[in-house]
Amino acid sequence: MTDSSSSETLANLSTEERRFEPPADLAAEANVTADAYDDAAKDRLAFWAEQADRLSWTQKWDTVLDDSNPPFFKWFTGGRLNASYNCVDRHVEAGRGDKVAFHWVGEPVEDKRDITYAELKDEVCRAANALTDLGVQAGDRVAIYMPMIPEAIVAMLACARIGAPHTVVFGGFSADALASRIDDCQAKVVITSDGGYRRGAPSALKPAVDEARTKTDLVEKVLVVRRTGQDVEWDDDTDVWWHDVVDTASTEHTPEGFDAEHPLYVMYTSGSTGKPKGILHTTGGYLTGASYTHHAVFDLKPETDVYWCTADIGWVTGHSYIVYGPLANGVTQVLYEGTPDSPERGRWWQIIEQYGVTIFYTAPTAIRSFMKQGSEVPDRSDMSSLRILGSVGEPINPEAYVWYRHVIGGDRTPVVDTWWQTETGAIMISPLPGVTAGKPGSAMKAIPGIDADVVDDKGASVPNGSGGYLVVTSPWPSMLRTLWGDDDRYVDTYWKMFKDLGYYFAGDGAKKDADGDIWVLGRVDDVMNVSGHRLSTTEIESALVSHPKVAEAAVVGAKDEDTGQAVCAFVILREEAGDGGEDIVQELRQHVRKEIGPIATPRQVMIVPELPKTRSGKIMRRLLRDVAEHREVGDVTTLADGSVMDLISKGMSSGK
Ligand code: 6R9
Repeated sequence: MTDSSSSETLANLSTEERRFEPPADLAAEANVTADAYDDAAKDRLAFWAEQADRLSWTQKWDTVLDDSNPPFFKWFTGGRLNASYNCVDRHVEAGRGDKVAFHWVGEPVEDKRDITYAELKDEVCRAANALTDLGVQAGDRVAIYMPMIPEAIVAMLACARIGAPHTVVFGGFSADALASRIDDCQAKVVITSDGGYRRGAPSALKPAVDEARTKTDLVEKVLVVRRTGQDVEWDDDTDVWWHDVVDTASTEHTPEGFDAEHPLYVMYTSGSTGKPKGILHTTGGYLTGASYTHHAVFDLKPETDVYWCTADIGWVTGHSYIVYGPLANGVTQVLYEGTPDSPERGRWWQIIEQYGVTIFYTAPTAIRSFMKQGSEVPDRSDMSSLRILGSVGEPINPEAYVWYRHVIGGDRTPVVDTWWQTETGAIMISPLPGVTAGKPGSAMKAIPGIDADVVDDKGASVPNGSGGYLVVTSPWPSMLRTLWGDDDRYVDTYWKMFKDLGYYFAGDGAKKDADGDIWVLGRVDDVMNVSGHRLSTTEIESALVSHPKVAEAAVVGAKDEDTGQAVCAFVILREEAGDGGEDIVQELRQHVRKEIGPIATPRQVMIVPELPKTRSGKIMRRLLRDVAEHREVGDVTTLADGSVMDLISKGMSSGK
C-alpha cells in the first residue's frame, strides 16, 4: 500500500466533490464546536478528565492515564463508580424518573411498551438481587443470549450493577458459537429467553442454550425470560424462570462503586480466521468514551431528542450506543425487536413517524437494501422530526450516503459516518454535525481527544492524497484493555506492527484526501492487488453502487494467473432494473472502468439475489472469495441467513 504506484492509484480513485455544510440552526446550538479540537489538543488528559466528570463517581480518580506499562494502559486509576447507577439511578435521583427511557416496539404490531427511568431502575435492581441470589458475585461472568427485548438491557445493567462482566452473544448465533464463548470466558450463568420474534414468527433461543450446555459443563444456572410462550425443555436443576425470581425480588439494591478498571464486559469479535477474540472493556474509561461521543457526535439534547439506534445488543454498537452511552446521557430511545421489513417494508419509517425520532443511527447495509426498494415506501411516512442521521459498520458508499440524506433526511440532516471498532469501544473518527462540512463517503477526521493517522508500513504519516494503514497514535479512555485471557495475542494483534512508535494498528486501510480527511477503505485484507496495483474493494463497490441500476455490490479479489488477483464483483440490482437485461454485465464493467480506471475493471460481474452478511451487516467477502475461486464455501455459521450462499452458488452453476 505504500509503494508509489499504489499511492497514485489511491490518489486517482473516484473523487467526490459534494459537500454538505451543517445546518445553521444546528451549528448555532451545537453541543460541540470547532474549539473542542484545539482544547483537546492543548491538554488531552485534561480534556478527558473533563469528560469523565460527566459521570458520577463514588470516588474521584488520582491519575487520568497510567501509561507505565504499555500497551496495558489504565484510565482514571483510583477512581470508583457504578455503571448501572450512572445509567439509571442518577436520572431518577435528579427528578427525571418519569421520563421514558425506552419506547420498546415488539415486532408483532401492537406489542409495545414504554419504560420510564424509574421503572428501569426497579427492574434492574430486581434483576441484580435475583442474580446475587443465584450465586453471581462481582467478577463472575454472565452470558446473555437474548432477542431485542427490554429484559436484555435490564440483564446487562444488572450484571454491571453487581460487577459481573457480561458477554452478550448474538441471538442469531449457533449453539456452538455460544458454547465457545461461554467456555472462553467461563461464564457460570446464562440469561436467555424462550425465543423472540423474527419476520413475523417466533424463533426459539432456549434450545441453543440447552445444546450449548451439552458442550460445556460450566453453566450453573440458566435464567429464562418468557417472551413468546413457546414450549421449552426444562431442567429443574439449572433452569429458572425470570418471572419467578426477578419479578418477585426486591426493588431495593445499593450499587457498589467499582474500581475504574473493573471489567465491564467481554465482547467477542470474529477474527477473519481462528478463534474469536474476547475484547475486554473496563468501567470508567469506557463509560466516559461512550457517554462523551454520544453527546458530541449526535449533538444529543437529552431533554428533547428521541434517539434510535437500530443495532442489535449482540454487537458493540448496541453496547455503546443503545445501552451505555445513551443511558448514561439520560435520553429517550426507541428499542425495536424485529426486522426492518416486518410485517411490511415501511416498518422503520412508521416507527420514526410514530415516536418522532430525531436522531437515527444505522448501518450502510440497511441503507443500501432500502435504496434497492426505492423511495416510494419511505416517502409514505412523515420523517420531518429527524435532525441527525448516523452510519456505522462499513464504509458508506457516497451514493448510499446521498440517498440516506435525501430520502430519509429530507436533505436537512447531517450524516455522521462514524468509524470505530469493538476494540475502540467508542466512535473515533467522525464528522461533528454542527461543525463539519460532510463529504459523502468520508469519516472525515478524529474527534476531539482522539489522535488518529494514516501511515506507511514504517509508521510515517502519509502525505495528503495517499493511502496507508489506519492507526491510533495515543491511548484513549474507551480502548480495549486486553483480549480475555490472552495478553500475548492482544499485544501481537494490535501493537506489534508499530511497536517502536506505540501506535494501535486498527487493521483497516485508509487514505487521506487532498484536504487530509480520512476515507476508510475497509479491512486491510479486503485490499486487492491487481497487477501490482493496490485496489480497495470499497472504492470499486462504491463505483458500482453509483450506477443507477445497482443497489448493492460486493467486490473480492480472486486468484488470477495473469494479474495475481482479479476483480470479481457480486451485484444486486435495484428492483426497477428488472433482471438487468443481457448487456448489464458489460455496462457495469464499463462503468467501473470509467469511474476508476481500466485497472479496476471487474473480470467478472455476477448478478445475485442476495449477499452473505453477518448479523451486524458486514459482508462476508471471505465466502464470496470461495465462490470466485471455485472452492467449497467455508464456515457460514456467523451469517445472518445461512441459505444465502446456496442461492449464490446455484446462480453461479446455472450460469447466471
Ligand atoms: C462499530 C463496529 C469494526 C470494523 C472496522 C471497519 C468497519 C466500522 C466504519 C467502518 C468504514 C465506517 N467499520 N465503521 N469502515 N467506515 N464508518 O462496526 O465495530 O464490528 O468491531 O467492526 O468495521 O473495518 O475495523 P466492529
